[in-house]
Amino acid sequence: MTKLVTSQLRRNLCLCSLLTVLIFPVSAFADTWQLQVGAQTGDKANQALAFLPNEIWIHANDTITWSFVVDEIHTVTFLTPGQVRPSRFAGCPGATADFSVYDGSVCVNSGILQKPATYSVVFPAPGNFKLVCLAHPDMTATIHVLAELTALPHDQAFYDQQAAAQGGSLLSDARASAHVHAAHNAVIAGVGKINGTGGGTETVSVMRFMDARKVIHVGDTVEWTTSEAVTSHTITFGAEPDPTNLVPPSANVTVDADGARHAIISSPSDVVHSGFITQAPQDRTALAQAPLGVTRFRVTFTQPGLYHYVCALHDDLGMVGEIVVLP
Ligand SMILES: [Cu+2]
Repeated sequence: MTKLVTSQLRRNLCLCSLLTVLIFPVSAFADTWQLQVGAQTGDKANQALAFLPNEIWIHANDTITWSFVVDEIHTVTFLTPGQVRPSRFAGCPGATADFSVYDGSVCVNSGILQKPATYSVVFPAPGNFKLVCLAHPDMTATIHVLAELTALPHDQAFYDQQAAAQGGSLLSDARASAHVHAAHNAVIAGVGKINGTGGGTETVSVMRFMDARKVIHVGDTVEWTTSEAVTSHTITFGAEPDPTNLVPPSANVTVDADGARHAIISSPSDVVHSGFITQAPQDRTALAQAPLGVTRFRVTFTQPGLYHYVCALHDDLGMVGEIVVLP
């Protein structure tokens, strides 16, 4: 009797397992996926401005948790289709709560975050959704939300491996261009590149002034030039402007005939702000082309002294320098 019950039980169990496999070829329960925002070197100089990885396939009702692991600021933002891209300060408008729901109909935004922080989004409906960072143009990702019970191509271990490999590859690109020597009295203000993947674009930046310390004489002019593809920098002497108003130059900055901005500094207490030194954005067919970018800033020093300057966007990452002006 016991034997019969056991064998019957076994048969039922087998049948049951078989049915489970047939009916639920993949997990029928909502999963939470872990992705990473950004990667950096120990000195914070090299920043991968990227969602790592920037493409993922999940099921409807799954959640993705993004971990912010770097000192540079980022946002996790899902705009609605065709929505005009807002500033990082404006947001959706504003930020939306952790574990917000995104199905394409309402904007979701983490707000400006840096390490250590996480932000989670729930995806209830199938679709292909674009993720952007409002702090960094060309930092995009694609979320593929498939119907429940559809087979998924990759597991969490795959995405962990991709995050490490892509972050490492971007940072080693940065390391290769970590120091660019310019001519006498010339400073390179940041180096950066754009990279493409199946999920979108990502960029990597060296957040440093190269040959940041210059020794010059009264009457000399120092020229800062960007070698960045995307990321903006500033050259700022004295008190920094309001962080929400860093784009325009200070009123004492003029424009040279070749389009470079120019200031004259006569005291270490002078306040001079270059405004954003940046490339023009990439053009899109059928839209008005962008004007030329402002890629150079010049300062003429008329008095001896020690002049400290910073990038008002990236001084927290160590992007600072000084000019020694001898008589
Ligand atoms: Cu900067």
